[in-house]
Amino acid sequence: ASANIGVVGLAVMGANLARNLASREGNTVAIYNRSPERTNNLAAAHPEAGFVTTETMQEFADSLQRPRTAIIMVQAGKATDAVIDQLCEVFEPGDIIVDGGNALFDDTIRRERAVRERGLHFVGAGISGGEEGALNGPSIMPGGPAESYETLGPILESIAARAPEDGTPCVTHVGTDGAGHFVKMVHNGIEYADMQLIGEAYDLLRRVGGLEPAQIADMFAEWNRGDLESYLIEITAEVLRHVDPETNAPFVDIIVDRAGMKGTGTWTVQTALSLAVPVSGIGEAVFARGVSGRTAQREAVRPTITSRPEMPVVDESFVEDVRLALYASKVIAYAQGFDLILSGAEEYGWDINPGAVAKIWRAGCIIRARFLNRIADAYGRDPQLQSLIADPYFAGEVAASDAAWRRVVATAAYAGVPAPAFGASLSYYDSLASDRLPAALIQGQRDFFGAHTYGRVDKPGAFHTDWSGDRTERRTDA
Ligand code: NBP
Repeated sequence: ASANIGVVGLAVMGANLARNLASREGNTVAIYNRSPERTNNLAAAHPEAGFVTTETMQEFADSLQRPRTAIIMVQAGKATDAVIDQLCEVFEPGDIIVDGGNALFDDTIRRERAVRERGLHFVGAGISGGEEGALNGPSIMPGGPAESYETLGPILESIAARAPEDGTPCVTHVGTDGAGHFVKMVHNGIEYADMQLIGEAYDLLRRVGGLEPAQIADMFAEWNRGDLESYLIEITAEVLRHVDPETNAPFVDIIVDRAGMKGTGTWTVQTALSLAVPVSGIGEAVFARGVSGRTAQREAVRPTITSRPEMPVVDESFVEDVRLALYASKVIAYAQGFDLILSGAEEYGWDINPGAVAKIWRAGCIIRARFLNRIADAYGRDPQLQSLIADPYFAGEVAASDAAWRRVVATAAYAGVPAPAFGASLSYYDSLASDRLPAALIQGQRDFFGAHTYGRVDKPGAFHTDWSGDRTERRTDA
């Protein structure tokens, strides 16, 4: 046995991850793929990697030092289950199976239990950063037993991206069983929100602010030097600056305005709904992609609108207002995402350190951003923080954006330019900030039609009013 790590599944992600592993000092990488052509092609294309090629699962297992460690990078779903079964046949107690695919955390919880019962370790690891991340350094979110991290940790640290601020590898043991894939799912949900908010900012600058895509690209490039500095802002400037070579039109005008999705945003919202965690910014981002795809409805409704609202007149200060609205809404998206992570941790019994999660997102992944340092600092100051916006720094940042944020949401409404994520984020903020919510009235309605009872502000207990009779009140829990 000559390899210290193996990779199963050598499509684009697996091949790049295997090359990344092989390029690090001290690693010898065994590779296996269901169809052997991929294995042989990869080894032939990269002789410098010194891959140990294998054609059967038994050969693969025999080529690995103990405890054997294998990373699976196959299509999420049935293929993953099939490969886990095959590995369990040839691996021995103490060996470690890592699933680096985009698995749903429920599946990871199930698989971890099944593999553990066979005496092996199973680690579901979220890997972010796409093909390029896999090759040059992804952000890695491993779950699974803490014990397996002793073997796996140094290997993953060797290939992970490194935070620009302090060079620490973007990987940490997130928590047990499905914790890693849960955090990866929320990462993707936040990514949806981030992208939608940037999209709304662009739309407002263009349709209300009257700016051209190239001018907006300049704005984004400038914003990328401040609080908003992030990969997504950076690539937004690139996309907006690009001119279609065929038509000479701004590239953004050539793209069909229908956003695709592969499901992780939907998983995030479904999970949040089942845990009753309000992730309204992420939810609006997923719904906005849905609206964009309702082509027939859009075509049916558009001609029925006979009066378009008058476009409000804005001055140069509008650009800064939009920047502040984007920043405040982005803080809310992260506040909601971290709320979901911590609620998931409570529900599933994971000991997740939110500051450590913020730190491993600083490089290698799509939502990498300067302000993740601020999030790590906030949880460092108070690990029990109830909400990111309860932290003094973020509370101050949001308060400083408050007036601009309201002007932008109001302007969008006047102009008839949709800004669902901006609006939902502001409403969420106002809900948390309100002394009293109309939930009191809802409890009254619920008691009226369903005798669901209500609490009183002036004394403990549950109460019901006899709505159909003399409206006397009685305590129902004593
Ligand atoms: P794909 O998701 O396209 O899967 C192709 C691989 O799965 C091939 O190696 C294929 O083997 C193997 N496979 C299939 Br399909 N069915 C199999 C089975 N029953 N038994 C064994 N192997 C089977 O590859 P990918 O795009 O490289 O992604 C790999 C994983 O990484 C996925 O879970 C994906 O969600 C995740 N991921 C992807 C990205 C990204 O940017 N693409 C980012 C982050 C995570 P074959 O060659 O024999 O057909």
